[in-house]
Amino acid sequence: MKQRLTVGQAVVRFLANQWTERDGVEQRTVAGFLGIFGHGNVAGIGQALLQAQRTGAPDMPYRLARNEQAMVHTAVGYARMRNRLSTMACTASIGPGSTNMLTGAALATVNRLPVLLLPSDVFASRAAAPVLQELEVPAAGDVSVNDAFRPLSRFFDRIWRPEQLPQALLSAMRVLTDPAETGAVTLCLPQDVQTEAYDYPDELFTKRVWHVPRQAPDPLAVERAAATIRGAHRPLIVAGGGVIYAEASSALDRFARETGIPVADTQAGKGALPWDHPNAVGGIGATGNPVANRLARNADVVIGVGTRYSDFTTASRSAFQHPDVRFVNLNVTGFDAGKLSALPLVGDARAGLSALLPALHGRRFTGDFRDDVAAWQAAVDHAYRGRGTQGDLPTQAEVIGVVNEACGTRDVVVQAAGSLPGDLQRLWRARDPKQYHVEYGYSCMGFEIAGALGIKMAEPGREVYTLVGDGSYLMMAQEIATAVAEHLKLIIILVQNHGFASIGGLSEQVGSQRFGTAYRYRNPRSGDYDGARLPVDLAVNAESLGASVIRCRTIADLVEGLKQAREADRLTVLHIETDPEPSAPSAESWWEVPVAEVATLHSTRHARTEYLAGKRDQRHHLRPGGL
Ligand SMILES: Cc1ncc(C[n+]2csc(CCOP(=O)(O)OP(=O)(O)O)c2C)c(N)n1
Ligand SMILES: [Mg+2]
Repeated sequence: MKQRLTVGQAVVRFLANQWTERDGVEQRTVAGFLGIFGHGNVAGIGQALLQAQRTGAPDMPYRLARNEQAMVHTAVGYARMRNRLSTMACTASIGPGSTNMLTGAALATVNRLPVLLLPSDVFASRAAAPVLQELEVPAAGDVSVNDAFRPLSRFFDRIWRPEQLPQALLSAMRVLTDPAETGAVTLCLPQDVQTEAYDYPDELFTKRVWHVPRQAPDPLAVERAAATIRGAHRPLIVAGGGVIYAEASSALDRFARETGIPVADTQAGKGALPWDHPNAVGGIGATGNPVANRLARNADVVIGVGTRYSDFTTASRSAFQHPDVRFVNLNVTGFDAGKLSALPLVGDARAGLSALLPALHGRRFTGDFRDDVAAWQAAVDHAYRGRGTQGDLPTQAEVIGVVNEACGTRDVVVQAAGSLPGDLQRLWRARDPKQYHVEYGYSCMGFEIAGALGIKMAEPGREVYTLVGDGSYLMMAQEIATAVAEHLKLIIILVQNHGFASIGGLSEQVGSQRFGTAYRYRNPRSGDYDGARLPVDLAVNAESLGASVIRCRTIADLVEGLKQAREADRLTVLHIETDPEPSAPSAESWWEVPVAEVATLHSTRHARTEYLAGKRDQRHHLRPGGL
């Protein structure tokens, strides 16, 4: 039997029948659509979604976003919250609607998170070419702006003819549901093809379940890894996002308790173990804490579990200083497992840890780090209390402390860019594997509100707190309107410090004197932005988008405001002005940012000397990972 459907209708019907299953639990692979219509998709995917909604079949909810980049962030937030087992499809019109999704595509792929992107494309028929928003490459007739998605996508295809659709859809699903390959999956749909009909075989629309296996690593590799770990004196575990996506927290807890090995976490891995777990030593790397970084410096075997080893994690490859340090990496992706010349264990984090533990034959390590961790936690307590001086602006660390204390165990904190991710990695006390949602693979300003929306869609029962800097807010606040329209409650803490505290500090560090990082009037005399404060009121802005706004002047106001926000049933923005000066204790670490090799400015020349001193600690890690 066949069904005569348009390409748009076939896409919607097919997606409604895709399921992902792991550990016997099934969920929809694509839970719904986010979209913005234009002439490229209104008659294709748009018509198909309307028809689905009117007839109740297939069941495919649609939500209207306010910006295409933001809607990909929403899909990413959703997918991460669902441990990559479920995501959203994003439909955009041709040209700018589609290219607005490029940043989201990169973010998804960098973070290894599944999103299905359906950019509309130029007419396949070409009868009316060039159509509105067509690129026109004189030497290549088949190129469109959507080709820019190719390097950002883990699977890319363009459906020039309706009969190409079935195979492309199956390939798209395979990549979306494969934890080792997943990321942005892009199917470009030319605007005429979306509306063209074809007799699709019935089997295309039968329920299909994509099984996500818990791949166990190669037994011989497990034996070798175990031998390496047994021979270690000061091993350290680095827990990344893969631990959380694999729901391997219990396996890691057992592994750590039984071996005594300390566990440091990355931005994506925070919460893998609760902050007060006896083996937890907190954040590692450039934005980590001094205790974890000291353990890293002296470790002779580093066991990376589900980590990409970004430069923030490895302190730009200066974190591990033991002359004989070797790495054992357990990762579902071979590419990541092989990093830093590691002995690779390619497999699922839970399956891998469970296989590795018995192979250690009861080996226990007795390194004492508990006193250091306790001293560090006392420093966190101190930072949470701020300076306590009357009249001063609250510090960012105080704000984090108050939000942390307000947050219930199952609630979620969201962030992405600026000075907050570093402070959060150092100071946040995560109590649940899904509590800490900092997007730090792409560190994309603007993720905070849009991503939080997806998190709330994925887990409506959890309170979602999103911390957003004024810079990020100004880039992408419009999804407040989407949240209001969808009756989705978020608690947004708008941290106003009048510019880029993060990049201002970094600028100073590289000798660039905070150039161009403050939101102030341009001063005609100096030519710089060191004039008066701007009359910009982001609280009023948030109110105008439909949020309920609470202005907090003091930390006590914020405590009270958070209470009100929790009790409220609508989206609330808490606006607080903070001191832009750093308020968290130092990470005692390094991050490589280059400094001009020649300069007339003394500040740059001085910074160059410091930079070269930092670079002396950088290592290649070429030593083979095995014994
Ligand atoms: C989309 C995007 N553009 C630029 C950057 C570079 N960048 C990182 S942090 C930052 C400033 C963030 O300002 P704000 O949100 O106010 O946070 P603050 O630094 O004040 O904590 C910039 C420009 C980025 N990460 N993302
Ligand atoms: Mg700021």
